[in-house]
Amino acid sequence: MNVATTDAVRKPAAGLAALAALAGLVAGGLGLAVSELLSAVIAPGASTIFAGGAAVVDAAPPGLKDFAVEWFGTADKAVLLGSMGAVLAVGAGLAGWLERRRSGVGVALLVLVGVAGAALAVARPGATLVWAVPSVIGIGVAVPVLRAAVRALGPVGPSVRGAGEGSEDSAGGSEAGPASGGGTPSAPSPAPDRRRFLQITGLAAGGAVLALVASQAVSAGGRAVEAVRSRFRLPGAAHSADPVPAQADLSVDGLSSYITPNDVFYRIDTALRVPEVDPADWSLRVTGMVDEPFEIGWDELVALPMSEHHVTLTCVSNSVGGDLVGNALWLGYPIRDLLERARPQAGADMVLSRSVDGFTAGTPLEVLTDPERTSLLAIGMNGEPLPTQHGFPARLVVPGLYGYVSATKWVSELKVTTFDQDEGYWTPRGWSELGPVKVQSRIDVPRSGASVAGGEVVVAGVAWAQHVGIDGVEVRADDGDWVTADLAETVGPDTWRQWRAVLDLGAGEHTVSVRATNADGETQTDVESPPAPDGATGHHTITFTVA
Ligand SMILES: Nc1nc2c(c(=O)[nH]1)N[C@H]1C(S)=C(S)[C@@H](COP(=O)(O)O)O[C@H]1N2
Ligand SMILES: [Mo]
Repeated sequence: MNVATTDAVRKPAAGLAALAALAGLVAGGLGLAVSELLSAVIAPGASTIFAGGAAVVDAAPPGLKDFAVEWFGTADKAVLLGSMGAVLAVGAGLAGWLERRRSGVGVALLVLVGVAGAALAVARPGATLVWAVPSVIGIGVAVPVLRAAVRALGPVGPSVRGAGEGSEDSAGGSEAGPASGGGTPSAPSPAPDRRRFLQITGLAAGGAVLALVASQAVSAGGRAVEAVRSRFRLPGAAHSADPVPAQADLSVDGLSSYITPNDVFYRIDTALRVPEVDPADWSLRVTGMVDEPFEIGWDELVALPMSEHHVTLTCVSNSVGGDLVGNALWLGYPIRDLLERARPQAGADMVLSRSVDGFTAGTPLEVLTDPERTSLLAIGMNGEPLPTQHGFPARLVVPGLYGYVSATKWVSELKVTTFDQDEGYWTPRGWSELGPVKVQSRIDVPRSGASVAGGEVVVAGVAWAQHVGIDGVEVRADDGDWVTADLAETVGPDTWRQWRAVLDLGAGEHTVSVRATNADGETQTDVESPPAPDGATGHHTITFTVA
């Protein structure tokens, strides 16, 4: 043994190190799968992966988040989970490799991840101590698997690799115990037991797959809520919306429809997993600086006289020409009536709305109590119960403000307070405290880069200045004169407006820009600014070719 050449032993040693890393990967994967399964039973947010991911979302610097939304759009969450999976996989592999080199070190790494997962889960909004269970049990399963699998590989060092290699323990033969066995009484077998290793890792991998499959089956919670949602019949409106004029839709091919269907309505939120809120468990509390705090449950809410209102919702992160904007018919109960019932106290100037997922938005109290503004606690969207990802069972919709300061989904509390005392989720993350929507316009037709037939070219799009209204839209080609576009009709100032213009363009490449003027006579600035901190400005400009 002792005379084995280094070359002859290095190869199997490297192979064994790789197997150890594989053991870490399998053990870690099993732990995560078990935590997924348990969290499917206990609470969806309690899994190691989601608690960790949510913490990353909350802790991410604002710039990174803007970057993520800009580059990955709504896929940002998939990208985050993918990267987390990659980091965890590398970490688990490392744990296996370390565990083989020095017993206890890899285990410690796994335990660290488990404890962190448990702590992050318990720290989630609405969490209880029980939320620690998935991470704790997950690690509790992963650790013995890792130990057993690594032990099956035999000790690192002389007994397998021969003495004199120098890099590892210098003890020979069976005396290698303490270095690789971690002081366990059962001395490790001197040679790798590949069969046993395969049995352990194979069983663990199979177990992980089973746990994942079971977690899908068990996460019936989400399906149950979906079933409740689809059975729910929206109440009729006591105050119906103004009818949409026939002329609100210009029916130009490629132009965004006046009403945005639910399935193409943009979605923005920090929720890695859409909160599953059963209306039976839902309530809204009106708290804070009020004389009459109260709590309202689902049955009481849906029995109240409902109002319908068309509102165009916009995200502050929308870049010029972007698609984080949509128009829907909302059904809900006026927020001002809820606030009136609670009787806000003098000195209050903000309502901090809170979601079951911890998100908060700070909205000026005067906006929500304004008798001229229909701000809703909405339960319906385009004639359907709110889609789960748009806030089922209830959310806020406030005309004229960006979503981040007003449109709380899965809302559970309205706290009457002051801007001095409280702040919404995004304010400490680099976004403005107040978020009135800026006048904006977008060209939908032609598409940038398109090739169109020559002569009269139809240019069309949408423009919005919620709660103020759009009074004019102009376009210009190739830095020529501004040409007034035709405006479609609209329900009112709280929604966007379609527009259309015909330009006479010769063959070649053309650049077309658009600008809107709101009902206060303010024309959109051409000064370009990014979305942060309070909404992008600049003219949407596209280039296309006339054949
Ligand atoms: N609970 C919760 N509500 C939220 C958010 C969030 O992250 N969490 N994001 C807000 C933002 S930034 C916007 S733009 C709107 C988007 O609503 P939508 O996804 O229905 O289009 O929701 C708002 N409500
Ligand atoms: Mo947003």
